Amino acid sequence: MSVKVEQHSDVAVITLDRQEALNALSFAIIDEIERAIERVAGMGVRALLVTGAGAKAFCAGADIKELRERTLDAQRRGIERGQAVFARLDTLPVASVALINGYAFGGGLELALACTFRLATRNAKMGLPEIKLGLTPGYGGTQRLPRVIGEARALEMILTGRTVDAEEAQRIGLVNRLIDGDPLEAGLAFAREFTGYSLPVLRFAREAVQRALDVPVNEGLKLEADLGTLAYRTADAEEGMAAFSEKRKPVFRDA
Ligand code: CO8
Repeated sequence: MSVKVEQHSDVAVITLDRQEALNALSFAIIDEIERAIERVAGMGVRALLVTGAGAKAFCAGADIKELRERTLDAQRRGIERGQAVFARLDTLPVASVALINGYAFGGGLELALACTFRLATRNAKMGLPEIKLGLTPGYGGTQRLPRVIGEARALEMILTGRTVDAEEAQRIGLVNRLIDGDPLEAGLAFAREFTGYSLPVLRFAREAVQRALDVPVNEGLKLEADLGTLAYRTADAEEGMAAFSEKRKPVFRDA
């Protein structure tokens, strides 16, 4: 198995482990990632971390050796399959955090972009270098990168294929934070910043923000009103506001 699933208290960790190819995404690994995400969906955890084994790479992208001499139909199906597997992260009940611990290129960066958050080690290097292979990004990069860093910067990264280092990635908003020390520990500490809140309410907030760039502002505001009303109806909202008034810590029950 090249994709491992572990649990660290209430946080699941998916690790791509194909170090001899810098954790590159063979089609078999895409299948394994899908199974891993489905497993996580049923684990009852409160967050998901996604990372790469070893100190060198998060993931060097699609397996270039597998991509050659395919029919156009096979290529299109492969693209759609990868897109669908990564998009499953959007509908997971919990937020996901990519721990970019080295190279994240092509499909590897696209996997990180499909996660809710991205943290990177200081030696991380990121890019969408498909153009250098005569290709374009196919696992969501052309759609998610502009949403994360804006159109002009996304076009620059995609048309030049250039590599962005960790500090630049943080400056342009490609990663949320840089990691010093052990990536897993940093990821678990980051997850703890939100795992104590109400899961249904976290989900409402995540859904409202995810849709923000997909719909016209009026529709987005309606969605915010709908989800905001649903959040208000939860017992956790009642508890949160009561705890504030009573000057105590709230005890959320995901209800
Ligand atoms: N695919 C297959 N094998 C890879 C890949 C990859 N993407 N990346 C690295 N490897 C292999 C190398 O071939 C090498 O294996 P071997 O020892 O057998 O030759 C081993 O991993 C180690 O790699 P390097 O020796 O190259 O390590 P370096 O430290 O010198 O370089 C780099 C590291 C800079 C990351 C370099 O390996 C590299 O440039 N890799 C390719 C990065 C890239 O172009 N990624 C984009 C791929 S295309 C893509 O992701 C499209 C997504 C949508 C596809 C849709 C499909 C249907």
